[in-house]
Amino acid sequence: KQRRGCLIVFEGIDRCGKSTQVKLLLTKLLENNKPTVTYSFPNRETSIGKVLDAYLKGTNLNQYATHLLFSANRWEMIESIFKNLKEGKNVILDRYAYSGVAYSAAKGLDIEWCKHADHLLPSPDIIIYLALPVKVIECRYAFGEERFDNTVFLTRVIDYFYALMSSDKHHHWCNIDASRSIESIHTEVYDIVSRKLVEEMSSSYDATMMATL
Ligand code: DGP
Repeated sequence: KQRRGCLIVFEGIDRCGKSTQVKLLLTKLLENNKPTVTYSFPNRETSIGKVLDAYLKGTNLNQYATHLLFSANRWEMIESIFKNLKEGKNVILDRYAYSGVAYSAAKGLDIEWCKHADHLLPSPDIIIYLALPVKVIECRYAFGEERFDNTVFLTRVIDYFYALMSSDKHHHWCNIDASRSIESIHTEVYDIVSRKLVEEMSSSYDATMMATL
């Protein structure tokens, strides 16, 4: 029986270093002959993603509709993600449903309502949360260019990420101090992921595994 791939999620606020760590992890897994693909959300290339890109740059959009569009942008990738997992490829996601809930709840939407749209998306095997205080992020390149680059708002997003993490009984969250050097974060991430890959990933995704949120 073909072993399924591992679903690895990176979460954290804007500019915490997720994309850098996703690239480094991808390169290292491929170097070690572990077939792996990555997806980044929002995917701004699809037609839904183009609406989200305009919204993030300032276009007005109803906040409930916005939440559902971010979720739809994940659902539209679902067949492709499942196909890769079933073929035995590891899948790394740069943001997922947890960003969906944390950002919309921070805007004031009801957190339980926010969870519904992503319910039954494939459940991650591991969630790597890159923890960084907002005051560090404020000093990073291009802070302030997009809609959510705002200290008060991002502080609320962090609180919601921690609320999701602490109430989650089903998933393996790794809370990583992202204020260290890129290389030392990568070393820790690779260590955690390679241990996860050694665990048997022989089960297939079934309904009981899909309690994403
Ligand atoms: P990024 O491309 O990772 O920098 O994300 C762009 C912005 O979109 C960032 O401020 C976080 C926000 N964002 C990402 N995913 C979601 C989501 O699912 N829902 C909401 N409301 N915001 C999101």
